[in-house]
Amino acid sequence: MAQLRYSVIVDTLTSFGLDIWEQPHEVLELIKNAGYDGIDLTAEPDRIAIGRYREIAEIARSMDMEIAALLGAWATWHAGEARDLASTDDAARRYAIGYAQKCTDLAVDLNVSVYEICCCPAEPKYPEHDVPLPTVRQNFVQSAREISRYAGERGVRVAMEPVNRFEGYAGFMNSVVDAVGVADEIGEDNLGVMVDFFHANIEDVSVADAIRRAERRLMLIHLADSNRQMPGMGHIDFTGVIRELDEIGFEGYLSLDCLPARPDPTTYLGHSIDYMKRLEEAVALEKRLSEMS
Ligand SMILES: [Mn+2]
Repeated sequence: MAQLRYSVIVDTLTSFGLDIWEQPHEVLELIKNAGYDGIDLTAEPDRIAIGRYREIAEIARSMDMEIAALLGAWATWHAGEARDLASTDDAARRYAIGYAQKCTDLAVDLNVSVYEICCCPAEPKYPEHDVPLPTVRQNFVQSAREISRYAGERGVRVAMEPVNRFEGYAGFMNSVVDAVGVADEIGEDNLGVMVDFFHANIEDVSVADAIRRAERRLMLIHLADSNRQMPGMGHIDFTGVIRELDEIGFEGYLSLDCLPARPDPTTYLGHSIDYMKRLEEAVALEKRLSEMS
């Protein structure tokens, strides 16, 4: 059984007042010492200078860590502005596509293989959005097709992240199953899906089921338990998740994504990866035993 690879979304560490842009060595050493293989950097190509990105990437690589992915900031709460790939306002939709293209360019510059896109309205409305769902879908599909082609020409992969009904468009691409349908409709080889366990726990049959259905389109995972805390602190069946990842031969990263991260950096980083690795060992052992019988 292949070992899984783990990274940390560095922005989650701001819960502890740790800022990678301020203290790169300190933050990267904490992550490295806990046993991670990589980091995920938020993509803000208009706000953070390319030189800073290159500097962080270089330090990470000198410590034998990869940039697992660029984290797209799509929700208004995250980005501080609307980046809506399904907007009925064409200028707003073009603006969001422009952001994605800059993410692609940043990925090329830093030699990062994948970044994610989401479908987030400027202001989420639950239980029903005022834009008809077929229009939302049509607009998003058009945007995602354009983005994936631009990225494909540059050797970058794009992972669509389904977000739950309270943060995304209620009724469109909230589940992984829906995202797989969108990916199939667009049909670009470099366009896949990602599974954020917090969202999938709300919207899919189960997290393991979401992984099974994403299968070869699965590019990346955002790792948290059902309550968005460290793995083991909620009710997701992580043993089942690991069995499923082995079954589909997943080769991407599991990026730690707890909000808010608690209780302290050492416990947050250490417990999460140790818990997962222990379950990985158990699943590998289970497999060996079943092969003996
Ligand atoms: Mn996520």
